[in-house]
Amino acid sequence: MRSFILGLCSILFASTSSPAKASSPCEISGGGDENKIEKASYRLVFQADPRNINVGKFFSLKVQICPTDGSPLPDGLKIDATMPMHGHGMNYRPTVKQTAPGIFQAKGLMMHMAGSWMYRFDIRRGDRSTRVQTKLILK
Ligand SMILES: [Cu+2]
Repeated sequence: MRSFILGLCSILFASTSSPAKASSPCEISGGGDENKIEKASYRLVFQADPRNINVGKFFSLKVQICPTDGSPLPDGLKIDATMPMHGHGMNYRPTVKQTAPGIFQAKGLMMHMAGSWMYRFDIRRGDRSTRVQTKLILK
């Protein structure tokens, strides 16, 4: 009986002593000017690299997605950007890779015009997709 209680204590201790790995705050580390969007059951945080996007220059995007209702992490992510007022998208298709659970890295994005752009994130979990969009003014 005594060893059972000791065992239980060590399990409790182990589970509370490593909170950094277990819980994800959904913040991109080293960030500062990340963008945050909340929609449906997701919080999406993204950051461009380089931070300042230049017209006609390739950039990448790091995206972290956290479910806000305790549901499982997404399986996949698609990223696109369009200029809704001009009726066109980007001239290059970005590639998206999952680098860790809930974290995605998109490469090869380029906005070839200054003006009003719209990021489009399609978050996939199983056979369901949730679209999250946000505006970006490129000067
Ligand atoms: Cu345009």
